[in-house]
Amino acid sequence: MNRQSILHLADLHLGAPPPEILRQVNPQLAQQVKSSRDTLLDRIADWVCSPDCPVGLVLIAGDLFDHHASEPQVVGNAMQALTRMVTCGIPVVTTAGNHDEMSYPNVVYKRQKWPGILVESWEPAEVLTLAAGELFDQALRVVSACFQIGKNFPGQVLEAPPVSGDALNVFLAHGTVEDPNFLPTKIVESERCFRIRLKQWSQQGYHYAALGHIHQPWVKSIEGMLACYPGSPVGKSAFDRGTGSLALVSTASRIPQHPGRPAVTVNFVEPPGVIGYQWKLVRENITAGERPEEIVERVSRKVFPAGIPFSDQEIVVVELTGTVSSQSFVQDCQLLFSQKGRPVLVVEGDIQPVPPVDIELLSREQSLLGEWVREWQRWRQEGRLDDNLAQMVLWEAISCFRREAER
Ligand SMILES: [Mn+2]
Repeated sequence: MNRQSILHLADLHLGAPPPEILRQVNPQLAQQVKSSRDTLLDRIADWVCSPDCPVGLVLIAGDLFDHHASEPQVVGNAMQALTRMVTCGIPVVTTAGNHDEMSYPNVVYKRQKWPGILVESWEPAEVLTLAAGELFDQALRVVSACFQIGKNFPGQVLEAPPVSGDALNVFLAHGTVEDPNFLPTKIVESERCFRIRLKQWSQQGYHYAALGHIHQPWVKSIEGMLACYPGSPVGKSAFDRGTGSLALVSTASRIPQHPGRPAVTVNFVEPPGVIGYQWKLVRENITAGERPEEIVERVSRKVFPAGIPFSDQEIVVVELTGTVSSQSFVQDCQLLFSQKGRPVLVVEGDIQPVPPVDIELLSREQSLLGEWVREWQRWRQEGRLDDNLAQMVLWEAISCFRREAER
Protein backbone atom coordinates (compact mmCIF):
# COMPACT_ATOMS: atom_id res chain seq x y z
CA MET A 1 0.00 0.00 0.00
CA ASN A 2 1.26 3.44 -0.89
CA ARG A 3 1.08 5.75 2.05
CA GLN A 4 0.28 8.95 0.20
CA SER A 5 -2.09 10.75 2.56
CA ILE A 6 -1.84 13.03 5.58
CA LEU A 7 -4.09 12.26 8.55
CA HIS A 8 -5.11 15.69 9.83
CA LEU A 9 -6.38 15.43 13.41
CA ALA A 10 -7.58 18.17 15.77
CA ASP A 11 -9.72 18.59 18.87
CA LEU A 12 -9.70 15.00 20.09
CA HIS A 13 -10.12 16.39 23.64
CA LEU A 14 -8.82 13.19 25.23
CA GLY A 15 -9.75 13.06 28.92
CA ALA A 16 -12.91 15.15 28.51
CA PRO A 17 -15.55 14.25 31.11
CA PRO A 18 -18.88 12.98 29.79
CA PRO A 19 -21.72 15.49 30.17
CA GLU A 20 -23.29 15.76 33.62
CA ILE A 21 -26.71 14.57 32.43
CA LEU A 22 -25.23 11.32 31.11
CA ARG A 23 -23.42 10.75 34.42
CA GLN A 24 -26.69 11.26 36.30
CA VAL A 25 -28.94 9.16 34.10
CA ASN A 26 -26.56 6.35 33.18
CA PRO A 27 -23.26 6.36 35.11
CA GLN A 28 -22.17 3.08 33.58
CA LEU A 29 -22.63 4.32 30.02
CA ALA A 30 -20.91 7.59 31.01
CA GLN A 31 -17.86 5.60 32.10
CA GLN A 32 -17.84 3.63 28.83
CA VAL A 33 -18.12 6.82 26.79
CA LYS A 34 -15.20 8.33 28.69
CA SER A 35 -12.90 5.35 28.33
CA SER A 36 -13.83 5.05 24.65
CA ARG A 37 -12.74 8.65 24.07
CA ASP A 38 -9.60 8.27 26.17
CA THR A 39 -8.45 5.38 23.97
CA LEU A 40 -9.41 6.98 20.63
CA LEU A 41 -5.78 7.65 19.71
CA ASP A 42 -4.93 3.97 20.39
CA ARG A 43 -7.53 2.90 17.85
CA ILE A 44 -6.28 5.53 15.41
CA ALA A 45 -2.74 4.15 15.87
CA ASP A 46 -3.98 0.59 15.23
CA TRP A 47 -5.48 1.79 11.97
CA VAL A 48 -2.48 3.95 10.96
CA CYS A 49 -0.06 1.07 11.62
CA SER A 50 -2.19 -1.46 9.72
CA PRO A 51 -0.58 -2.48 6.40
CA ASP A 52 -3.42 -1.21 4.18
CA CYS A 53 -3.68 2.25 5.72
CA PRO A 54 -2.96 5.13 3.30
CA VAL A 55 -1.61 7.45 6.06
CA GLY A 56 2.05 8.48 5.71
CA LEU A 57 2.07 11.53 7.99
CA VAL A 58 -0.01 12.59 11.01
CA LEU A 59 -0.62 16.25 11.88
CA ILE A 60 -2.31 17.14 15.19
CA ALA A 61 -3.65 20.70 15.17
CA GLY A 62 -4.20 21.23 18.90
CA ASP A 63 -6.56 20.28 21.73
CA LEU A 64 -5.36 16.70 21.65
CA PHE A 65 -6.16 16.84 25.38
CA ASP A 66 -9.15 18.45 27.03
CA HIS A 67 -7.00 19.83 29.85
CA HIS A 68 -3.39 20.99 29.99
CA ALA A 69 -2.79 18.68 32.95
CA SER A 70 -4.87 15.64 31.93
CA GLU A 71 -4.84 12.45 34.01
CA PRO A 72 -1.53 10.53 33.77
CA GLN A 73 -3.27 7.44 32.41
CA VAL A 74 -4.87 9.37 29.55
CA VAL A 75 -1.55 11.04 28.71
CA GLY A 76 0.34 7.72 28.99
CA ASN A 77 -2.10 6.04 26.57
CA ALA A 78 -1.77 8.85 24.07
CA MET A 79 2.04 8.83 24.26
CA GLN A 80 2.10 5.08 23.65
CA ALA A 81 -0.17 5.47 20.64
CA LEU A 82 2.03 8.24 19.21
CA THR A 83 5.17 6.17 19.84
CA ARG A 84 3.64 3.23 17.97
CA MET A 85 2.94 5.40 14.92
CA VAL A 86 6.45 6.90 14.99
CA THR A 87 7.95 3.40 15.34
CA CYS A 88 5.95 2.33 12.27
CA GLY A 89 7.84 5.04 10.37
CA ILE A 90 4.99 7.55 10.29
CA PRO A 91 6.10 11.07 11.28
CA VAL A 92 3.73 12.74 13.77
CA VAL A 93 3.68 16.51 14.36
CA THR A 94 1.78 17.80 17.42
CA THR A 95 0.94 21.41 18.13
CA ALA A 96 -0.99 22.49 21.23
CA GLY A 97 -4.41 24.15 21.37
CA ASN A 98 -6.05 26.45 23.90
CA HIS A 99 -7.13 23.54 26.13
CA ASP A 100 -3.62 22.08 26.30
CA GLU A 101 -1.76 25.37 25.86
CA MET A 102 2.04 25.42 26.09
CA SER A 103 1.85 28.45 28.40
CA TYR A 104 1.19 26.24 31.46
CA PRO A 105 4.38 25.17 33.25
CA ASN A 106 2.79 21.77 34.04
CA VAL A 107 1.34 21.17 30.57
CA VAL A 108 1.45 17.46 29.64
CA TYR A 109 3.83 18.14 26.72
CA LYS A 110 6.58 19.49 28.98
CA ARG A 111 6.66 16.61 31.46
CA GLN A 112 8.64 14.17 29.36
CA LYS A 113 10.16 13.76 25.92
CA TRP A 114 7.15 13.95 23.61
CA PRO A 115 6.95 11.24 20.92
CA GLY A 116 7.36 12.53 17.36
CA ILE A 117 7.77 16.23 16.62
CA LEU A 118 6.37 18.69 19.16
CA VAL A 119 5.88 22.29 18.05
CA GLU A 120 7.53 24.45 20.69
CA SER A 121 8.11 27.71 18.88
CA TRP A 122 5.78 30.62 19.56
CA GLU A 123 6.58 32.11 16.17
CA PRO A 124 6.10 30.21 12.91
CA ALA A 125 9.00 27.89 12.09
CA GLU A 126 9.60 24.99 9.76
CA VAL A 127 9.03 21.82 11.79
CA LEU A 128 9.24 19.07 9.16
CA THR A 129 10.46 18.62 5.59
CA LEU A 130 9.93 15.48 3.56
CA ALA A 131 11.82 14.97 0.30
CA ALA A 132 10.03 14.29 -2.98
CA GLY A 133 8.84 10.69 -2.99
CA GLU A 134 8.81 10.30 0.80
CA LEU A 135 5.10 11.13 1.01
CA PHE A 136 3.96 12.90 -2.14
CA ASP A 137 5.66 13.06 -5.55
CA GLN A 138 6.84 16.53 -4.59
CA ALA A 139 8.61 17.63 -1.42
CA LEU A 140 6.51 18.61 1.61
CA ARG A 141 7.18 21.36 4.12
CA VAL A 142 5.28 21.85 7.41
CA VAL A 143 5.41 25.22 9.18
CA SER A 144 3.79 25.69 12.59
CA ALA A 145 3.67 27.69 15.82
CA CYS A 146 2.12 27.23 19.25
CA PHE A 147 0.48 29.93 21.35
CA GLN A 148 2.42 30.90 24.49
CA ILE A 149 1.17 33.67 26.69
CA GLY A 150 3.91 36.18 27.38
CA LYS A 151 5.31 35.62 23.90
CA ASN A 152 1.94 35.81 22.16
CA PHE A 153 -1.14 37.79 23.13
CA PRO A 154 -4.81 36.73 22.91
CA GLY A 155 -6.20 37.52 19.48
CA GLN A 156 -2.74 37.84 17.91
CA VAL A 157 -2.73 37.45 14.14
CA LEU A 158 -0.51 34.55 13.12
CA GLU A 159 1.55 35.94 10.25
CA ALA A 160 2.84 33.23 7.95
CA PRO A 161 6.43 33.57 6.76
CA PRO A 162 6.93 33.32 2.98
CA VAL A 163 7.81 29.90 1.62
CA SER A 164 9.26 28.96 -1.74
CA GLY A 165 7.33 26.97 -4.29
CA ASP A 166 9.82 24.08 -4.37
CA ALA A 167 7.54 22.04 -2.07
CA LEU A 168 3.94 21.54 -1.11
CA ASN A 169 3.65 23.90 1.85
CA VAL A 170 1.45 23.17 4.87
CA PHE A 171 0.74 25.54 7.76
CA LEU A 172 -0.37 23.77 10.94
CA ALA A 173 -2.04 25.88 13.66
CA HIS A 174 -4.77 26.14 16.29
CA GLY A 175 -6.82 29.29 15.91
CA THR A 176 -9.81 31.08 14.46
CA VAL A 177 -10.10 32.27 10.87
CA GLU A 178 -10.51 36.03 10.71
CA ASP A 179 -11.04 36.51 6.96
CA PRO A 180 -14.50 38.02 6.43
CA ASN A 181 -17.58 35.83 6.05
CA PHE A 182 -16.05 32.57 7.30
CA LEU A 183 -16.71 32.37 11.03
CA PRO A 184 -19.12 34.33 13.26
CA THR A 185 -17.39 37.44 14.67
CA LYS A 186 -18.41 36.38 18.19
CA ILE A 187 -16.36 33.18 17.90
CA VAL A 188 -13.35 34.94 16.36
CA GLU A 189 -13.23 37.70 18.96
CA SER A 190 -13.92 35.74 22.12
CA GLU A 191 -11.13 33.18 21.77
CA ARG A 192 -7.71 33.24 23.32
CA CYS A 193 -5.90 31.39 20.52
CA PHE A 194 -4.28 32.73 17.35
CA ARG A 195 -6.20 34.57 14.67
CA ILE A 196 -5.58 33.40 11.16
CA ARG A 197 -5.75 35.30 7.87
CA LEU A 198 -6.04 32.65 5.23
CA LYS A 199 -5.63 35.08 2.37
CA GLN A 200 -2.25 36.13 3.76
CA TRP A 201 -1.16 32.48 4.12
CA SER A 202 -2.19 31.75 0.56
CA GLN A 203 -0.31 34.79 -0.75
CA GLN A 204 2.82 33.65 1.12
CA GLY A 205 2.84 30.40 -0.83
CA TYR A 206 0.98 27.85 1.35
CA HIS A 207 -1.10 25.11 -0.24
CA TYR A 208 -2.86 23.69 2.81
CA ALA A 209 -3.92 25.23 6.14
CA ALA A 210 -4.17 22.40 8.69
CA LEU A 211 -6.33 24.04 11.35
CA GLY A 212 -7.74 23.11 14.73
CA HIS A 213 -10.25 24.63 17.18
CA ILE A 214 -13.63 24.57 15.38
CA HIS A 215 -15.38 21.29 16.20
CA GLN A 216 -17.47 21.01 13.06
CA PRO A 217 -15.86 19.99 9.77
CA TRP A 218 -15.03 22.97 7.59
CA VAL A 219 -13.19 22.98 4.24
CA LYS A 220 -12.67 26.12 2.13
CA SER A 221 -10.58 27.04 -0.86
CA ILE A 222 -8.94 30.48 -0.77
CA GLU A 223 -7.00 31.65 -3.80
CA GLY A 224 -5.75 28.17 -4.56
CA MET A 225 -4.98 27.23 -0.92
CA LEU A 226 -7.19 24.69 0.81
CA ALA A 227 -8.03 25.31 4.50
CA CYS A 228 -9.62 22.72 6.75
CA TYR A 229 -10.87 22.28 10.29
CA PRO A 230 -11.32 18.49 10.51
CA GLY A 231 -13.58 18.91 13.58
CA SER A 232 -13.72 16.67 16.66
CA PRO A 233 -14.01 13.02 15.60
CA VAL A 234 -15.94 12.36 18.85
CA GLY A 235 -18.20 15.09 20.21
CA LYS A 236 -18.46 16.11 23.84
CA SER A 237 -22.26 16.17 23.92
CA ALA A 238 -25.32 16.13 21.69
CA PHE A 239 -24.84 19.86 21.15
CA ASP A 240 -21.17 19.43 20.20
CA ARG A 241 -21.63 16.21 18.31
CA GLY A 242 -18.34 15.75 16.45
CA THR A 243 -17.86 14.40 12.95
CA GLY A 244 -17.66 10.64 13.41
CA SER A 245 -14.89 10.67 10.82
CA LEU A 246 -11.22 11.42 10.14
CA ALA A 247 -9.78 13.86 7.58
CA LEU A 248 -7.34 12.52 4.99
CA VAL A 249 -5.40 14.97 2.83
CA SER A 250 -3.96 13.88 -0.48
CA THR A 251 -2.62 15.59 -3.59
CA ALA A 252 -5.25 16.54 -6.11
CA SER A 253 -5.22 14.94 -9.50
CA ARG A 254 -2.47 16.60 -11.58
CA ILE A 255 -4.34 16.91 -14.85
CA PRO A 256 -5.61 19.40 -15.68
CA GLN A 257 -3.58 21.58 -13.32
CA HIS A 258 -5.04 25.09 -13.41
CA PRO A 259 -3.57 27.97 -11.49
CA GLY A 260 -5.90 28.75 -8.58
CA ARG A 261 -6.97 25.14 -8.18
CA PRO A 262 -5.97 23.67 -4.81
CA ALA A 263 -3.04 21.27 -4.98
CA VAL A 264 -4.62 19.02 -2.31
CA THR A 265 -8.00 17.52 -1.51
CA VAL A 266 -9.58 16.46 1.79
CA ASN A 267 -11.65 13.32 2.22
CA PHE A 268 -13.50 12.36 5.37
CA VAL A 269 -13.23 8.64 6.10
CA GLU A 270 -14.75 6.33 8.71
CA PRO A 271 -12.38 3.43 9.23
CA PRO A 272 -14.42 0.67 10.91
CA GLY A 273 -14.14 0.34 14.68
CA VAL A 274 -12.03 3.48 15.17
CA ILE A 275 -14.31 6.33 16.23
CA GLY A 276 -16.51 4.77 18.93
CA TYR A 277 -19.52 6.46 20.54
CA GLN A 278 -21.54 8.96 18.52
CA TRP A 279 -24.19 11.44 19.64
CA LYS A 280 -27.55 11.70 17.94
CA LEU A 281 -29.84 14.67 18.59
CA VAL A 282 -33.59 14.32 18.10
CA ARG A 283 -35.76 17.42 18.47
CA GLU A 284 -39.36 16.73 19.43
CA ASN A 285 -42.19 19.20 19.64
CA ILE A 286 -44.87 18.76 22.29
CA THR A 287 -48.41 19.97 21.78
CA ALA A 288 -50.32 21.17 24.84
CA GLY A 289 -52.27 18.31 26.34
CA GLU A 290 -49.89 15.55 25.19
CA ARG A 291 -48.82 13.07 27.83
CA PRO A 292 -45.23 11.86 28.46
CA GLU A 293 -46.28 8.33 27.40
CA GLU A 294 -47.33 9.63 23.98
CA ILE A 295 -44.05 11.50 23.48
CA VAL A 296 -41.96 8.50 24.48
CA GLU A 297 -43.97 6.24 22.14
CA ARG A 298 -43.61 8.66 19.23
CA VAL A 299 -39.88 9.22 19.73
CA SER A 300 -39.25 5.48 20.18
CA ARG A 301 -40.99 4.70 16.89
CA LYS A 302 -38.83 7.31 15.16
CA VAL A 303 -35.48 6.53 16.74
CA PHE A 304 -35.78 2.77 17.15
CA PRO A 305 -37.80 1.51 14.18
CA ALA A 306 -39.19 -1.98 14.79
CA GLY A 307 -36.95 -4.80 13.66
CA ILE A 308 -33.79 -2.71 13.35
CA PRO A 309 -31.41 -3.32 16.24
CA PHE A 310 -30.15 -0.06 17.67
CA SER A 311 -26.45 0.69 17.71
CA ASP A 312 -24.93 0.32 21.16
CA GLN A 313 -22.38 3.00 20.18
CA GLU A 314 -25.03 5.67 19.74
CA ILE A 315 -26.20 8.02 22.47
CA VAL A 316 -29.57 9.51 21.63
CA VAL A 317 -30.49 12.87 23.12
CA VAL A 318 -34.10 13.98 22.83
CA GLU A 319 -34.61 17.72 23.14
CA LEU A 320 -38.20 18.56 24.04
CA THR A 321 -39.77 21.81 22.96
CA GLY A 322 -43.31 23.09 23.36
CA THR A 323 -46.04 23.37 25.93
CA VAL A 324 -46.06 20.87 28.76
CA SER A 325 -48.81 20.00 31.19
CA SER A 326 -46.67 19.39 34.28
CA GLN A 327 -43.50 20.59 35.97
CA SER A 328 -42.03 17.12 35.90
CA PHE A 329 -42.74 16.46 32.22
CA VAL A 330 -39.09 16.14 31.11
CA GLN A 331 -38.18 13.95 34.10
CA ASP A 332 -41.26 11.79 33.48
CA CYS A 333 -40.17 11.21 29.88
CA GLN A 334 -36.64 10.35 31.05
CA LEU A 335 -38.01 7.85 33.54
CA LEU A 336 -40.18 6.18 30.90
CA PHE A 337 -37.22 5.78 28.52
CA SER A 338 -35.09 4.37 31.33
CA GLN A 339 -37.86 1.88 32.23
CA LYS A 340 -37.92 0.75 28.59
CA GLY A 341 -34.14 0.21 28.77
CA ARG A 342 -33.45 2.72 26.01
CA PRO A 343 -30.12 4.62 26.01
CA VAL A 344 -31.86 7.95 25.66
CA LEU A 345 -31.22 11.25 27.42
CA VAL A 346 -34.06 13.76 27.61
CA VAL A 347 -33.16 17.43 27.82
CA GLU A 348 -35.19 20.60 28.02
CA GLY A 349 -35.35 22.79 24.94
CA ASP A 350 -37.70 25.73 24.73
CA ILE A 351 -40.32 24.54 27.22
CA GLN A 352 -43.33 26.47 28.46
CA PRO A 353 -45.78 25.30 31.06
CA VAL A 354 -49.42 25.47 29.95
CA PRO A 355 -50.63 29.03 30.47
CA PRO A 356 -53.20 29.49 33.26
CA VAL A 357 -56.78 29.34 32.08
CA ASP A 358 -59.52 31.62 33.38
CA ILE A 359 -62.05 28.88 34.09
CA GLU A 360 -64.68 31.23 35.52
CA LEU A 361 -64.63 33.35 32.39
CA LEU A 362 -64.86 30.30 30.13
CA SER A 363 -67.70 28.81 32.18
CA ARG A 364 -69.82 31.91 31.55
CA GLU A 365 -69.39 31.61 27.76
CA GLN A 366 -72.54 30.75 25.83
CA SER A 367 -70.72 28.37 23.53
CA LEU A 368 -69.95 24.70 23.08
CA LEU A 369 -66.65 25.28 24.96
CA GLY A 370 -68.53 27.06 27.79
CA GLU A 371 -70.93 24.12 28.00
CA TRP A 372 -67.98 21.70 28.11
CA VAL A 373 -66.20 23.68 30.84
CA ARG A 374 -69.36 23.67 33.02
CA GLU A 375 -69.52 19.90 32.60
CA TRP A 376 -65.83 19.65 33.54
CA GLN A 377 -66.48 21.71 36.72
CA ARG A 378 -69.26 19.27 37.72
CA TRP A 379 -66.84 16.31 37.30
CA ARG A 380 -64.33 18.05 39.49
CA GLN A 381 -66.92 18.73 42.20
CA GLU A 382 -67.89 15.06 42.14
CA GLY A 383 -64.17 14.24 42.64
CA ARG A 384 -64.12 11.99 39.61
CA LEU A 385 -60.74 13.26 38.31
CA ASP A 386 -57.45 13.75 40.13
CA ASP A 387 -55.88 17.20 39.77
CA ASN A 388 -53.17 16.32 37.30
CA LEU A 389 -55.48 14.39 35.01
CA ALA A 390 -58.15 17.07 35.29
CA GLN A 391 -55.68 19.72 34.09
CA MET A 392 -54.60 17.59 31.18
CA VAL A 393 -58.15 16.78 30.15
CA LEU A 394 -59.00 20.47 30.32
CA TRP A 395 -56.02 21.37 28.16
CA GLU A 396 -56.68 18.70 25.62
CA ALA A 397 -60.27 19.87 25.28
CA ILE A 398 -59.41 23.55 25.02
CA SER A 399 -56.77 22.89 22.36
CA CYS A 400 -59.28 20.73 20.42
CA PHE A 401 -61.87 23.49 20.52
CA ARG A 402 -59.29 26.05 19.44
CA ARG A 403 -58.00 23.88 16.59
CA GLU A 404 -61.59 23.42 15.46
CA ALA A 405 -62.17 27.18 15.62
CA GLU A 406 -59.05 27.85 13.50
CA ARG A 407 -60.28 25.69 10.63
MN1 LIG B 1 -9.61 24.79 20.90
